[in-house]
Amino acid sequence: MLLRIDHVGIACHDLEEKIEFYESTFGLTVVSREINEEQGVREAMLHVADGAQGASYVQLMEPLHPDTVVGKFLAKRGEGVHHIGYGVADVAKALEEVGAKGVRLIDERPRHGSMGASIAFLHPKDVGGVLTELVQTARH
Ligand code: V0V
Ligand code: CO
Repeated sequence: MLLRIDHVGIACHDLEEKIEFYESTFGLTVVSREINEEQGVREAMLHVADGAQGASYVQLMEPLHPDTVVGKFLAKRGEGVHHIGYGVADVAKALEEVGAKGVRLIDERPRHGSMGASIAFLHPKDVGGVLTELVQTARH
């Protein structure tokens, strides 16, 4: 079901500062910047590598307001890894399969994600404390 690691989602207070850090320290390149009102984030995707099943990224996220999921995460835990996004071929099918195994779905249906992807989250409490995102990339 999981094709690759699509991205590692990292929560930060200052998006521009963290982009600059990842660019200057690791030589990564920003390939997309978006504001996702539904998810309450301003985010950037930095390309890490290409693989047979597609690319992988670091997703840097800054909350749009304190009262958002990432805003609350920062207040509670501080900056750091927030979620792992795995590439899947069909996010709706993957949700159905994982849900049937008893894992709580945060999203019953796919939502709009970065770079036109369809995304859905699984509850961290049912995935060993890891907030898990399923990502179906947009067709080109
Ligand atoms: C909370 N918990 C986490 C967690 N956030 N555990 C691991 N990783 C995280 N990121 C734990 C927390 O410690 C609590 O455990 C429990 O879950 C309930 O947390 P809470 O602080 O009361 O927070 P909730 O329940 O209000 O919200 C948590 C959930 C929320 C996971 C439900 O973050 C959510 O709906 N996330 C999905 C949407 C999202 O993350 N969007 C931003 C990325 P204890 O203390 O009870 O043991 S958007 C994105 O990635 C995009 C657009 C993209 O990739 O394209
Ligand atoms: Co993500």
